[in-house]
Amino acid sequence: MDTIAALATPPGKGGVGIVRISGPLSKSIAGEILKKPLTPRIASYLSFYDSSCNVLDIGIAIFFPGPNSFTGEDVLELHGHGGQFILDLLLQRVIELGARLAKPGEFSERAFLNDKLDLVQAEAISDLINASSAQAARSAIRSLSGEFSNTITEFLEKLIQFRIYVESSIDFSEEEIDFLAEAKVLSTLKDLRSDVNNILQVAKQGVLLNEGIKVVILGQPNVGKSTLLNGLSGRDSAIVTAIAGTTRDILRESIHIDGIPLHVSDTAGLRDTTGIVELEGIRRAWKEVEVADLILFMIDGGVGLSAKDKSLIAQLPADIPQIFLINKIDLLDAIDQRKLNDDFAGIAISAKTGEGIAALKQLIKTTIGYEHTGQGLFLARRRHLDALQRCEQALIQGCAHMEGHIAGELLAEELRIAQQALSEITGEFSNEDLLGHIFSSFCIGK
Ligand SMILES: Nc1nc2c(ncn2[C@@H]2O[C@H](COP(=O)(O)OP(=O)(O)O)[C@@H](O)[C@H]2O)c(=O)[nH]1
Ligand SMILES: [Mg+2]
Repeated sequence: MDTIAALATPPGKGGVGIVRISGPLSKSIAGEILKKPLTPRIASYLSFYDSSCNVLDIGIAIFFPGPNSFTGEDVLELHGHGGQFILDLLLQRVIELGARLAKPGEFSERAFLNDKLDLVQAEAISDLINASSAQAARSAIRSLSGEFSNTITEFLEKLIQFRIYVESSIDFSEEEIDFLAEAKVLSTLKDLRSDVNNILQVAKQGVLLNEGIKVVILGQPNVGKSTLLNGLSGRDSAIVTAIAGTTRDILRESIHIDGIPLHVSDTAGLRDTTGIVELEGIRRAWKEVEVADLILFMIDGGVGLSAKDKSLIAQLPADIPQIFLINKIDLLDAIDQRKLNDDFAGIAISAKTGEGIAALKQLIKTTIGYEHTGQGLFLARRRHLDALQRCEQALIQGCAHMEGHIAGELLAEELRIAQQALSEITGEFSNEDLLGHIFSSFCIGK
């Protein structure tokens, strides 16, 4: 193993900047730079020296001998003053002494390879740093502390026990059918299937918290889309005027509902026009729809549902959830509203006064399937969902094999697939491509 080094604090100016070093040369690098021996895990206040024995900086140094360190290797931390220039000099000195610059995520990758963390925990470090709400941060901590991994591991143990039973029944082929025909086998299999489905449901919430959803606001010009964007974000980011065709570029704002990030885009009003710029805006609006997780389609309550609205609604992709909004209800009386609701099942709001916005937020949550239980959530990634889904699918297949003709070999094969899919989550079973993909998305120094 070579020795890696990187800035552990973000670039820029700060009170303190930390250079972190991991690998076999950590100890000798400490000796060269500090000229004094360090007591393991004890912070020492000392001078950092350059190659000509001039003082580069004065700060704190801590040495963590492996395996009791973050990476499991010898680790040295040099806490200097947080200036870009001074830290660059220190890092250069460390490189001169034989370390090389770490790649993104390489510290965490080494921690994983040395069994200090499993893959879920390593990912949780990155997710914790990137968390955009208190709920997301709390859930990331739960993943980091191993709650998600333990859930997976406990389930895996049950699955493996069952697999052993099935495999051994097959080996005694005479009695195979008797063994497998027992009601207990099918009921255990069904229990496993419902267990994995429960984990999957929690993981789905975790992905929502982690990644959020893309929401696009669509509708004809002047219905109030930009006003809604501004209202939701609490910022005056979109220009609002009574002139149709004001918005052309896509405007994006991120807001939170119960800690879930919503990436909201406001689009050009959809109408027939000959303006080149506006046409381009409308083209982009439709492109935005393609990548959306949720569409908010808005009409002007004062105008009502027009033929144009109907034709636009017909063009919306059926596989993306949609919420219909009747805006400007502050201009309508109750009778008008009721009439409107008869031919358009929408939620009545006023983007201008904020009426109905709380109800809209609630509806968004239920539409995307977010149940805020407040506890027990862990942060998850799409990768985890994919693995859990493959596991569930294999167990469903397994049930089918048992309910029809009892096919022990086929069941055993499905159980093998289920186990392998789950092992990918914690990284017990992983390949280099997957690891490269995960760790390269980290920042340098993590
Ligand atoms: N009374 C009232 N006017 C609104 C409301 N929402 C938007 N407007 C007005 O409608 C016009 C068009 O709004 P805008 O947000 O630019 O619509 P967009 O073209 O869909 O983005 C502006 O004059 C807004 O002030 C609302 O809820 N009530
Ligand atoms: Mg607009």
